Amino acid sequence: MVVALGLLSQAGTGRAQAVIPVVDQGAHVWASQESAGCLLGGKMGNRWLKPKEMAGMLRGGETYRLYTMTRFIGTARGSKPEKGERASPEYSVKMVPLPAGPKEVLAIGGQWNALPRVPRLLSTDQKIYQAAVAEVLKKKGIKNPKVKLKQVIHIDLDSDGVEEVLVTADTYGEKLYTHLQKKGSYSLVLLRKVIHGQVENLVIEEDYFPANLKYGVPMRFWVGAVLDVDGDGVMEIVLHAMYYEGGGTSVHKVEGDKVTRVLVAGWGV
Ligand SMILES: [Ca+2]
Ligand SMILES: [Ca+2]
Repeated sequence: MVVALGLLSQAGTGRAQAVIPVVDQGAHVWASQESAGCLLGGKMGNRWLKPKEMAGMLRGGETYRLYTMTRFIGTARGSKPEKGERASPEYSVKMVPLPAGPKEVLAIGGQWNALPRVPRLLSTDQKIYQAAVAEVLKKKGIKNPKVKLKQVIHIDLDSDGVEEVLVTADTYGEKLYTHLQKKGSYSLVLLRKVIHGQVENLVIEEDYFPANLKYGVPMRFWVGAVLDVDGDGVMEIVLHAMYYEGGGTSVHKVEGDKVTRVLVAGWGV
């Protein structure tokens, strides 16, 4: 996955205008070419932009900084966004050079360090988080929930010295076909955060099968990266989603007990 944040220089002024195109270039993106990533949108000033608006501002040749979950891996140049066809993303951007190896990469065009604090990937065998997920599932009407944690990530999003925790839980099968999922299956991503001295569990994305079914087909969510996408010092959460014939990526901003999806794009049938 590549989330791309660009700094477009304004001709003649020598000053950079902060623009944040976000491109997902993960192995799960459906695009006509392997090197094409999904433009998620961007940010200009205080305003988050949808893919179409962002695409109109990119001429190609912008420099992006590429990140995995835990590392800065180098820079690349992005192409002018191309309008996608059929199941491809609405707009795709190609990165040159394309990083080999990591399956999930985020490209940020800004010149700041988008990884000011590095997420710690911890063991999923922890009762405290299993209990937290079980509590959420019970509230959703899943009796005797089977808790299967996939990710436990510690990261201080807002640099206040207290770590936040991201927990991903998922019981969907490897193939996300509707008829292979069992009743009570689910996928969800929780943010555990201390708010006014209390630990709160905030659900960022969720999908349940077959009760409370949202999309009609199972949708798997997971954390792809945690990065300061817009350079304000506070880290955003990048989530991936996948269903049996498509997927998407979204960026979420956290303020107090509020989680807001600020960018999103998808692809598929
Ligand atoms: Ca914190
Ligand atoms: Ca930020």
